Formats: sequence, C-alpha cells, structure tokens
Amino acid sequence: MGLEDEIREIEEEIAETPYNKATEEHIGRLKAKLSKMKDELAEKESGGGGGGGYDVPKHGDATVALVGFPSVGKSTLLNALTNAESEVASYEFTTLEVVPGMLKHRKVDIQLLDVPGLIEGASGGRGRGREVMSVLRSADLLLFLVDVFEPEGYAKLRGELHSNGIRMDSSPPDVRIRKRDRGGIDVRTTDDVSLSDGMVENTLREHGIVNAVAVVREDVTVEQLSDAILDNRVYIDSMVAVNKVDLADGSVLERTRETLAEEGVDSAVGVSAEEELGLSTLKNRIFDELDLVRVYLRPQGGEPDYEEPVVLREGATVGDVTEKIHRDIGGSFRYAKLWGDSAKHDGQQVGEDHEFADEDVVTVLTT
Ligand SMILES: Nc1nc2c(ncn2[C@@H]2O[C@H](COP(=O)(O)OP(=O)(O)O)[C@@H](O)[C@H]2O)c(=O)[nH]1
Ligand SMILES: [Mg+2]
Repeated sequence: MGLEDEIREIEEEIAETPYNKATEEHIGRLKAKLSKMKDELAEKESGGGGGGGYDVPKHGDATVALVGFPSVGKSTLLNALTNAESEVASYEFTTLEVVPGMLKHRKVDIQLLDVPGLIEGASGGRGRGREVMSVLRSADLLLFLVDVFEPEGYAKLRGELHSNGIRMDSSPPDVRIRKRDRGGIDVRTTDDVSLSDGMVENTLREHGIVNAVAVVREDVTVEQLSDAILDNRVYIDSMVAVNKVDLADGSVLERTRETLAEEGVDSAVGVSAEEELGLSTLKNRIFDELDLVRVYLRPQGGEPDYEEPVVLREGATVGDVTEKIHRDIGGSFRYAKLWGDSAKHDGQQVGEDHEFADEDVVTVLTT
C-alpha cells in the first residue's frame, strides 16, 4: 500500500471515530501519525529537503512573493506595480525562472517576485514544486492573487503551501522540545493546554523521540505540536488580492467575497492589473502587512536624511540600527538621541534596547 493510500485510510478512520474521552488518545495518535506521513509524502515528492538549496538573492528592504495559478495575472500585476526600468535580471534556477521587480512605496524598496509554475499538485514534485516552495519559504510576505471568477483557487493554493510546511498567518507554537539521552519523556504544560500529557508523549514517540523534556506553553493542536517537533516549518504572513475585477459584475464580486469569507478572508483587495485599478490600495496594504518601521538617520549636528530610511521589522530597537550601520559609524555605542513617536521628548537620550516607532529620527553617538 502506498503512502497516499495509508494517509487516506487514517483520515477515514479519524473521520469515522467518534471523539470522546475513551477515543481521545487513539485519535491523537492517529493525527500524529498522519502529520508525520504527510510530511514524508511532501518530502518524497519534492525530492527531499525542507526547502533550501535555491537561495533567492535578497534585494530591497523586504520580499513579497506573488502566489497564484497560471493566468490569474501575476505577470501583468508585477509589471503594473513595479518600475520596469528598475527591473533586475531574472534569477535563473535550474528549471524555474523567478521574475523580480522592485516596488518603491513610502520610501521602502519592496522586491516582488513573480513565481510562475505554481500549479495544483506543485508540492507533489509535478511541475517544479521544490524550487517554487523554496522561493516562497524565503519571502517576508505572501501575496495570493486570485482570479475573480475562480475564488476556489485560494483554498487549493493554501493547501499546497501548507503541505509543504509553510504556515501562514500564525506564529510558531510556544513549544520547546529538549532531547536528552535518558529519562524518558517528561511533559510540562501550562493550564490552558487541552492536550493530555499522554497525547503529547505519544506524539513525540510517533516522531521517534523517546527521551526528552517537552514544555508546552500554549493550547496547541496535535499538528502544531508535530510542527514544533519537526522544526522545519516556516511562518509567513499572507494577504489576498482579487484580480480582474474589471470583468466582474456585482453578483460575481459577491460570490467571490463569500467564497473567500468562508476561508477566513474578509479583507481581500480588489484590483485590475490590466486596467490598473485598486493598485494604490494594494500597495498600501502590502506596506502595512509587512509590519516595517522606517527610521531616519540624523548625523550629529546635521539634518535627518528623510530620503533613505533604514528599514526594519516592527519591534526593532536602536541596537538593530547600530548593528545595521556599524560599518559606517565605527566606534562603540554610547547612546542615541531620538525624535518622533517613540520619544518622550525631542532629542530624548536612549539606549540600545529602545524600541522604535515608524518614522522616528535617530542620532547614534559612538566613542
Ligand atoms: N481583463 C483583465 N485581464 C487581465 C487582468 N490581469 C491579467 N489579465 C489577462 O490575463 C491573462 C493572463 O495574465 P498573466 O499576467 O500572463 O497571468 P500569469 O500567468 O498569472 O502571469 C493575460 O491575457 C492578461 O492580459 C485584469 O486585471 N483584467
Ligand atoms: Mg506569468
């Protein structure tokens, strides 16, 4: 029996088994087994490896990958959003051509990647699954592009990415597994965890771990627990744009809206790549979803450089900026002077731990 058949059998068994206290452990074990087998399948079909191998050069301040089936309008959108003059040469992969474009928006250089060839079953090694997935895994944000007439494509795409270890719009579960040489499995959980200790233990065993301390500090599902054990998942935010709205009437739009809402999407951006409609809304949404902070450097005694901010992820500190500009400033950090939303007053003196707000101005003083 092939792996696919085994997976189907287990799925059926789970569906047919009523869930109660008596069957809970058994179902937990089945689910652990299932997630492990699905992982093996994805690995096998994609030719091994959890991604990696095909490094996309990092350009710009952040990278957004366009995800969509053929003909939804990815190329058209890339051309409409990015400056053709600034287009870098395509990255050549063994069999995959990723077309990059640079979008400068609100002073941030956002690299958009048009990743062609994402077809249903791409994860299954048909097409160029492994390369596609490794490009997607390296992105800071996934922009799903959905054809207004085929909103069902969205769930399929997400399914493909999910089975390749890409976890969208969630954080890594708060689970720590420390393997050890002996002592069996020691499970520690916080009060809000609903999985039983036995279930956690079984899941670890399903993954071949027999000696470990497992600390679960969040109410995770069996799948999330498996994710934590496997440790080869990537966690990426995503957003949705619906393309070709120029062709759709009200009832089509309404159906699309409903289909997406069923998938938990209530804020897709409607665009027409061809007619260039909705693009500024889309750019702003991309910018917002990236959760960036822009920091303007001000040389001591000089004026801030408002043209070229240092771009960092939300939550970045003064220390992150000094790290980034270290080569330019030299010396070691003494303190920083700060202006902007995160400053208590103009020119506030702060240390390396201080967290920036967007559009802060900073002067770094070194020895
Ligand atoms: N009417 C309309 N056609 C579009 C739009 N965007 C793309 N198209 C057309 O759809 C076809 C596929 O677009 P393309 O960008 O090549 O799709 P890709 O395969 O996802 O890169 C082309 O004929 C485009 O001209 C749109 O917003 N409206
Ligand atoms: Mg294309």
